Amino acid sequence: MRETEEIEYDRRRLAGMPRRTALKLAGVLGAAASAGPLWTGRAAAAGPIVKPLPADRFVVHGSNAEMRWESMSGVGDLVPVDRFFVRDHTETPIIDAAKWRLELWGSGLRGAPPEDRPIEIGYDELRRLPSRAVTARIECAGNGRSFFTSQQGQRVAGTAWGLGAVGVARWRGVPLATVLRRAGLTPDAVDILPEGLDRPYVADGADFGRVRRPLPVRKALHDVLLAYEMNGEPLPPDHGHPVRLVVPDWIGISSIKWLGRIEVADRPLYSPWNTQWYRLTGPGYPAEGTLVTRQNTKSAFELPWAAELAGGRTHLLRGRSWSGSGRVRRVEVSTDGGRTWRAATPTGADHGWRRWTIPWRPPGPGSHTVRARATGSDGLAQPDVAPYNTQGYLFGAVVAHPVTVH
Ligand SMILES: Nc1nc2c(c(=O)[nH]1)N[C@H]1C(S)=C(S)[C@@H](COP(=O)(O)O)O[C@H]1N2
Ligand SMILES: [Mo]
Repeated sequence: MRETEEIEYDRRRLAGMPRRTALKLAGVLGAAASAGPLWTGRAAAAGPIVKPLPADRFVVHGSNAEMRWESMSGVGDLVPVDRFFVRDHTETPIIDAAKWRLELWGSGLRGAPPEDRPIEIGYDELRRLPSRAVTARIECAGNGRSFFTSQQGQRVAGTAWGLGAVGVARWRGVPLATVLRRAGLTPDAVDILPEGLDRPYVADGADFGRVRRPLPVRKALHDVLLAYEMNGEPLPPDHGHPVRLVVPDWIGISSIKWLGRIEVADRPLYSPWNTQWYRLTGPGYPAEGTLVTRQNTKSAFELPWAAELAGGRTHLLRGRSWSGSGRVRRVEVSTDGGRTWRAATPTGADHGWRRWTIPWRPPGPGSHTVRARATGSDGLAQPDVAPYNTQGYLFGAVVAHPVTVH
């Protein structure tokens, strides 16, 4: 599915949206959406995130934690769970897999079960279905957001991520297509609405209901996974235990964690996560904004921020580049403020991202910057400036990484 088709689809879906549906969904549905939680037992002292967040591996932002890039230096393609970023709208719930059920309901299923009689599938049943493993990247749409401010002097709303709100893992699970077809998917189904079991998201005094974002059936059938394993282990609590969606190449919010229910509809669906957030808004965008679906192209050095390097010798700099619209074709590095660029050497195939190295002998002690610029298979190189949008999504410009040489 090309990005232009996705945006066109969203335009048609918005055109059909009854006035103030978004508001109604945010209030009424949010409050009514769910029966009692099937999770309890969070230790009172625990923070929003369950796993340890040592300062040499993570930078914590409220209920979110980003990976420190230097913690991936020399590590393979997969990001170990002990450094994989976490984005929680509220907090990580502890869910008992033995009691877990996925409910499917809605007008896009044969027999159209009403909401109070959903089709259910349990954890053991899901694990008995033919599984598939994929190496896929999950990245927050706001990854790199802080550079709108620090590099471009622009004010944006949202978590001030550096470049560490991204990770690649090996996910195992059941293709969502398998479960949708078993549930009786009809040819008229157009959208699904996967919903998390974490507690409803309340912000600025408004209850937006459970975290949920519509996904076109076309994408759902293409390559989406109901994942129960991450890097060969059962999905950890912070990453969606027992079951999450993995939606390759699309923005992180698509990959709903702690999946509890999926509405399947023969008409377009809405939630604040596709009407209010995850749209590009601001000067140059239509009043209703442009939907964000795919990730863009980015690069990062496996170096501390800021890095400190010894002068008088050659260092082998390592980094990674990735793209939401295909593979990374080429990576260039500049160590002189962007005046000249040298080709970096790829160190493997593109498994979620392209790893690369480049030697650098700093010219002398003092402050320097290093820059990496990737070109995707679409032929587009990362630009010098990222187009501004008020919520700071998709920062894809070249990042100037500070290095102090001693
Ligand atoms: N139920 C639920 N799913 C969710 C979220 C959430 O808060 N609740 N956060 C989303 C966002 S914004 C991102 S970027 C990814 C992050 O996945 P991770 O925490 O496993 O890295 O999960 C998505 N799925
Ligand atoms: Mo996100």
